[in-house]
Amino acid sequence: MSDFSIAEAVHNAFENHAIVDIHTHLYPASMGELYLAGPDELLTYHYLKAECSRMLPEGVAVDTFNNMPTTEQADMIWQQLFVGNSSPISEAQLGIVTVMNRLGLNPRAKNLSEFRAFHKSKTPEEYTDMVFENAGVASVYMTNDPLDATEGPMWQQGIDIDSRFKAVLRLDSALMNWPAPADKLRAMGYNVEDCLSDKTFAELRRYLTDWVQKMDARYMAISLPPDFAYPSEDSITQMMGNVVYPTAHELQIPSAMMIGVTRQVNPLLKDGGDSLGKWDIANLERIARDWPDVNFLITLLSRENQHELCVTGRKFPNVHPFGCWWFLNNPSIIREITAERLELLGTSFVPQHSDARILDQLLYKWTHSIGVIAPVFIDKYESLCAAGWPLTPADIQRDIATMFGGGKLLD
Ligand code: HDL
Ligand code: ZN
Repeated sequence: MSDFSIAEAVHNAFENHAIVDIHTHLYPASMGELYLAGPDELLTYHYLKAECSRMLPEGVAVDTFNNMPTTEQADMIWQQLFVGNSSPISEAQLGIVTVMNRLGLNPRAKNLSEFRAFHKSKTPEEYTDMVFENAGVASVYMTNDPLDATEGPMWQQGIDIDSRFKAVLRLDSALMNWPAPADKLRAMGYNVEDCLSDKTFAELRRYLTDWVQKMDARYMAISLPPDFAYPSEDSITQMMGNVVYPTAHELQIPSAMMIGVTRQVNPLLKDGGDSLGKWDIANLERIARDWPDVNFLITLLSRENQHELCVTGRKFPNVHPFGCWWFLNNPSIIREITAERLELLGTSFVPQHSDARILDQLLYKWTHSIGVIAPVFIDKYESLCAAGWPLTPADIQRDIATMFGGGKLLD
């Protein structure tokens, strides 16, 4: 047994450590319309839009609701999912309640006027400082896309980025559904061809290299469908093998693959219309084997892939599982995934990322995650002591700081 309270030491370790959040869709206030915060953005998060699409008022069609102006949509979501006649018990609904409580607001308010007034009372910079401080977050990794019509010009013109926001080069728009991206890339000066030629691959490697350097991107990321196969003649596989992995190797930065998303199974729900599928993890074995000097940050969307991802991590030291992504970011599943990862991988993984899109979400996504992750760590440390290891609070502080500080690959 330990001569100190393990539970207290674990809670202190989280209290004393400011989190590095390695995957989000957050942007600093300097990025203008990309910076999203406050009640209207929070309530119209696509998770809540999907849930409200199931509980619409009589006579309101799903596509009518999903095409509403943001403020009107936020008011309807507030009425249907919060004021209405059922408890806000889903994870996304609970999240809003947590945010409002942490901001000192009344979650049983009849409308959003108090929250809107509170949000308006602070500048974006003040709101950012308050949320980071209250959430215990040190820094967040963004999702950056040079081909995005709004974001691309910001980088071209030069922009000041708050040092708490780290860049990540996101590749979906440049590499998926080839040759759809070709015109945009040519307009940026990359002489790609519509066919998958060596010239196209070389120009795309130049695009990746240029933009990793321009953004000081810490890794490259792409989301891939459950039928992504390697090797294969599919264009996306050709892109990964001839462009992404060689560039990751040359620049010595991780290649993050987020696999299992089936985009737009219901387009009526717009950004809430995506779903998931199980991936054949034998593809990862072949990728990791072919590219032993590339570090792969991997997060998979299907619960059924999680145990085998841990086993694949045991086989390949360059496979780095991270986070409980999207439909897995729910307490019951976070608990299960974290336990099996500790049992199979020890501390060599990154337990969680928030995937936050709206700044205020940091206030609940981390509170809820740590609320289920901490007891898993407590249980494992108690087993360690029971096995006879003379554990100290400093050991626990070190482990938490490493695993929630970006892991071995990121800082
Ligand atoms: O592709 C991704 O990075 C996903 O996280 C999507 O953005 C998804 O819509 C999401 O927000 N999941 O939480
Ligand atoms: Zn994401």
